Amino acid sequence: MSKHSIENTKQALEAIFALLFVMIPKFHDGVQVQDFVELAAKISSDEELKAKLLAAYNDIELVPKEVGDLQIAEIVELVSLVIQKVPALLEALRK
Ligand SMILES: [Ca+2]
Repeated sequence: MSKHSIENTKQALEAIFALLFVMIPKFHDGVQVQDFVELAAKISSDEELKAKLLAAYNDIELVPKEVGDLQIAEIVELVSLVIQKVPALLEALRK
């Protein structure tokens, strides 16, 4: 059995994808300072996104322990989490 769960790793991945989905559309016309101003505004006005980012940030030091202790079943779980995000990510990149 694994000593550590992968909850914090999953939380970190969810936060990274949440950020990507906000940022990708803003970067389509190039990366401008305005994009980061809008990103900061979006984070401060979106409670769900803010909670996701804060939770990931607060527990980020637990991620290396979890990753260092990954079991096959956990790897499968993480990979499937990422795969689930791919269609939406490709859609965002295409727009
Ligand atoms: Ca832009």
